[in-house]
Amino acid sequence: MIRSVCGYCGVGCGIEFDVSKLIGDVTYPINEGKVCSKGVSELISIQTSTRLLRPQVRKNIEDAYAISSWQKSISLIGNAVKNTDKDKIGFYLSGQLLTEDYYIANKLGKGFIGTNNVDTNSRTCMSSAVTAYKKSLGADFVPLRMEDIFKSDLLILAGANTAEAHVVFHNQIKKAKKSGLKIVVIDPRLTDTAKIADIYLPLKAGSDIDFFNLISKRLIDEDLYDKEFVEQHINNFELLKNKFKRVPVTKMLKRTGLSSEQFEEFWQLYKKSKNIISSWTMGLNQSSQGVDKNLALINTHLLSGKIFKEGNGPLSLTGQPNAMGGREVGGLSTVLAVHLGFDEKSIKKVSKFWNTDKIDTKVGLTATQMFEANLDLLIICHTDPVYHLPNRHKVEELIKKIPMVVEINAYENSETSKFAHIRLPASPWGEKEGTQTNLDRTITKQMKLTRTSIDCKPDWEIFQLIAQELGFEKEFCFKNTKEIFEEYQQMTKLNDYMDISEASYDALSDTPFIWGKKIKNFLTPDKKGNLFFVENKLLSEKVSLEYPFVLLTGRTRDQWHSGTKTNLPMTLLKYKELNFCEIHPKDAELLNVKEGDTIKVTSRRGELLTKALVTESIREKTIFIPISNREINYLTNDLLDRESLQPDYNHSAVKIQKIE
Ligand SMILES: Nc1nc2c(c(=O)[nH]1)N[C@H]1C(S)=C(S)[C@@H](COP(=O)(O)OP(=O)(O)OC[C@H]3O[C@@H](n4cnc5c(=O)[nH]c(N)nc54)[C@H](O)[C@@H]3O)O[C@H]1N2
Ligand SMILES: Nc1nc2c(c(=O)[nH]1)N[C@H]1C(S)=C(S)[C@@H](COP(=O)(O)OP(=O)(O)OC[C@H]3O[C@@H](n4cnc5c(=O)[nH]c(N)nc54)[C@H](O)[C@@H]3O)O[C@H]1N2
Ligand code: SF4
Ligand SMILES: [Mo]
Repeated sequence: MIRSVCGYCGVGCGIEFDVSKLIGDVTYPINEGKVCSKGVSELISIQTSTRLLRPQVRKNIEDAYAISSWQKSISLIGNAVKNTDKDKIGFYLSGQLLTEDYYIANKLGKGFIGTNNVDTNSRTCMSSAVTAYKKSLGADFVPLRMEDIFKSDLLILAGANTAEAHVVFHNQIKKAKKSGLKIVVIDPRLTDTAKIADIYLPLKAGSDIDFFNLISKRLIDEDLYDKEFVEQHINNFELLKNKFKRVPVTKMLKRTGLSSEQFEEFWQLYKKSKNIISSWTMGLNQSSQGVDKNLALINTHLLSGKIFKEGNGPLSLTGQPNAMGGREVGGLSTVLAVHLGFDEKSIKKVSKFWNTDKIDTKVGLTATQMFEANLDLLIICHTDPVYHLPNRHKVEELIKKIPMVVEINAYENSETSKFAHIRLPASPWGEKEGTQTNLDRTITKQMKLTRTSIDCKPDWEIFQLIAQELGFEKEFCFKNTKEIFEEYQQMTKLNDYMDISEASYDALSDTPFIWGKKIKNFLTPDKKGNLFFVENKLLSEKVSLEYPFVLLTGRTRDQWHSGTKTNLPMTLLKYKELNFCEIHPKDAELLNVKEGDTIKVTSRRGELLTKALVTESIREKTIFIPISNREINYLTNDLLDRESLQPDYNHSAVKIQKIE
């Protein structure tokens, strides 16, 4: 029996592999033996015929790929690096990479090639939360753990559909509910998560800042904030208090689309709850005001003092299995390594640790910026930006201009592969080993369960081959993931609060390591939390007479994003219909659309065909299309949050036509 961990979502369930089948690990505290349909079918995805098994190369994207050798492919990449300016090189990584993969790619890019253009798809996912945590708490630090729900009285889920996106955590929520936890769900859709709520608030998309500001205002006005805590531990209270004197309460409530009765019912529950956790995911992060939405939510915890105490706090639910590990290593272009930035002192520390003088002082390009920067070489690993970035027609035009696109993928049917020149076959989950950090700082180890397919290599090894080709043999001579993890452990000592040197690589699959367990205070220089006054500036794309609907996009339980690992012929039969668009019966009636009708959804940027699913679960004038529809981003707008540069995927204006 081998103990490993699921490689899909940020919950990070323990899994046991026995002879040839996978089951949940009953001794693992997070999932207590439970796994969802994705976790249990990890092995099926390794066996699909769409695996990428050989390096492939072509000169032009119109040509067919020809099978190549590792040596030839790596030498082509090495030459491209040598023959271009370092600022013209980009690495596009993924929150699904293991910590060791991330470490090698980051060390190579930022440390030795000398470009900080190393970013990750976490930009599209968690960067609003990262920025807000840093601003308010002083570091990208999740100040509580999932198990806290068992010590809490109220869980607020805002823009998070745990029933489909964090399935096993959702089971735990249901269990906690049985012992008294109250649940409030805030979402424009009556999701499966909303169905278990004590109070469901069908808020209008994009109005979360108004909602959380209303809470903060009431805490202050009714003298319910924690005075002692605020006085001792919080900055900017007077400023916030003064600003809140003048906010237009009625207008704010109106913007949320909620009635005052709905808000009052919620407020009564909120007021009497001693311990409160607020959780959020893409409904807040993916917005042109994603950071401000996060700050508005965190403000409520700073005011009420419900933070750094059991059963309390702002719990961001990270999506990907190792988005946290990536953030810790330094996978975002706005971070150098181990949560250190590009200030002189940090660069000095990191340069000394890596023994390099190549680190650039300027912040790197972010995910979307890399496409706009006329790069000469873009290396994309474990993610599919042509599929996942907003305004896809524009992305396709931009990627076509990059002379060399390298894609490292374990499967051959990504959308990005249509635009790559070189593709390199990676070993997927089950064929490799390494560590990941789940959404609440638990470091675990994925184990190798089966032999590596011929010609596939773990992602870290591919980056190491490129490093060696460039002459950095001495700095990149790791024999296995254990050696990489141990170097990374030493590096975490450069940043006091991040030190994970106590963890033992060998023990990790039996005993997960939780970092930052002792942190019970703010990590700002003055050790105080920061309040920020934020307002709903209505920056998302506006609906109009021509485009009257707001398009929401999101997950379905059994599919993983583009579906290379889950949308497989052998598993399809069991799963629900994927080609659907939720629309309210009143809107459907006006358009003469019936359940199952083919409809064309058009935005200012593109269109797609799908089938109507007529349901009262969605607000009027709002529609929902799942992201497993690979064409989704032809529709979405490319507005970004100005600080986090995370896209506003959730709020595009669209129109609908029935196709006869
Ligand atoms: N099955 C499955 N699970 C996954 C994934 C997957 O692909 N498949 N992906 C993983 C990843 S990477 C991520 S990031 C997470 C995402 O996890 P979630 O964010 O929980 O998943 P989404 O379906 O994107 O849900 C976002 C919810 O926000 C709501 N929403 C949209 N706009 C607003 C708004 O303005 N305000 C509020 N309050 N709500 C709004 C939507 O209706 C939707 O229900 O899931 C992870 N888990
Ligand atoms: N409209 C809209 N767009 C969105 C979102 C949304 O909610 N709405 N969500 C955004 C978010 S939160 C996210 S996280 C992104 C996700 O978007 P992506 O990261 O593009 O989605 P995936 O399908 O998970 O892509 C992972 C890729 O890695 C490959 N792969 C699998 N295993 C391995 C391996 O071991 N090694 C390597 N090298 N490759 C491997 C898979 O085949 C797949 O091509 O989408 C973003 N885009
Ligand atoms: S809940 Fe997440 S980590 Fe757990 S089995 Fe499902 S996909 Fe895997
Ligand atoms: Mo994500």
